[in-house]
Amino acid sequence: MSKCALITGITGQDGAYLSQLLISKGYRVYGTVRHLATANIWRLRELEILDKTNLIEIDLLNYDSIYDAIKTTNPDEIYNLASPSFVGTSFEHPIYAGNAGGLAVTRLLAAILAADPDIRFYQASTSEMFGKAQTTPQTETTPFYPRNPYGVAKLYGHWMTVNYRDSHNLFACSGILFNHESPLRGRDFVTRKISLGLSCIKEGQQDILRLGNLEAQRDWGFAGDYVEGMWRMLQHEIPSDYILATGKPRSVRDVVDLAAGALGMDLLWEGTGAEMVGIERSSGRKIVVVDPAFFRPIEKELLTGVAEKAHSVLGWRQRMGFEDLIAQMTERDHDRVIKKDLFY
Ligand code: GDR
Repeated sequence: MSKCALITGITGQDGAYLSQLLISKGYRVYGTVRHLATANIWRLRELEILDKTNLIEIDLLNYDSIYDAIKTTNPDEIYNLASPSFVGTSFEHPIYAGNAGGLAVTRLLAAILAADPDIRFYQASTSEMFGKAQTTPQTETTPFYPRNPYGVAKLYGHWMTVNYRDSHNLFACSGILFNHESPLRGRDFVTRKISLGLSCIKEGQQDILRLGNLEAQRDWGFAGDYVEGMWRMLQHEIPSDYILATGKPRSVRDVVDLAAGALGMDLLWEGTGAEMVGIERSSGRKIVVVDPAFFRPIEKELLTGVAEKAHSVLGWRQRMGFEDLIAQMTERDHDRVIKKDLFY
């Protein structure tokens, strides 16, 4: 009999790619949304899987709603990908970040225990839990020190996942994922802001791209590769926690250079720090500027992960490299801008 998965946050980037993967493996896929009428389904449409998924309403702030959804769908596996994911805004909404990103994990775990303790559970944890990293690069045993409300909430969810595994013997895994991007990324995240912004500039629909800290570095991989790691965690005989990362940090400026290159634009950088500007060499136009509005209250230390455990235990591999990732994102956005595709 085919397996059944319940994915919270199915309409997000990872939810869409994970659904695609599970459908290709013959799973029945249920996905939760807050309101069916207003669900943001463009990613499921873009991957052509909307009619192969079953969307149901769920309120992750309400235990009964979660319990009922589990009883109704009777899944073999639950992937908890729902959470406010934009780090910048968690400073403005710390209570919601804690409730939806942290306490919701406990509601899910408690509901699994009550409804069917054989369900396997994946928790979407994050490199943001390392925050002010105590050592670099980070492994599964590096001490945590989150630096924003989002990371603090996620750390609570991570430890509850570990706790339900230890205390109640649930098959619960926490995936500590470093940044992962794709053409389905939300527009506020910096890679997508750059690929879309430069595409708009190329087509004369925008004059300037305003960014925060150009020297900030991240460990960026491809979301499509990372969802396969999530699935592999739940297929292993023993539940555990795993880092998924590339191990190669790159700067925001690297992303800009690669995206510009993919559009045939050559950038010349002038100035330093907050005064830095990117000038298009052929036209002499200033197209990239630094805007302090996009700086973070606290920018964390260099985060880069060691995915050795996922490589050796799960056989997981990252397939798409950084250059191809940014080129693919930029080409897709350029195409969307040219076609005036409104669903991005
Ligand atoms: P991040 O992703 O906070 O790492 O969290 P984001 O793309 O927002 O920022 C990456 C880095 O770019 C710098 N930056 C800017 N960021 C944004 N958004 N906009 C800008 O204009 C800009 N300029 C520079 C940031 O300061 C930062 O250093 C992502 C999310 O997916 C989380 O949910 C997830 O947990 C982590 O990755 C791993």
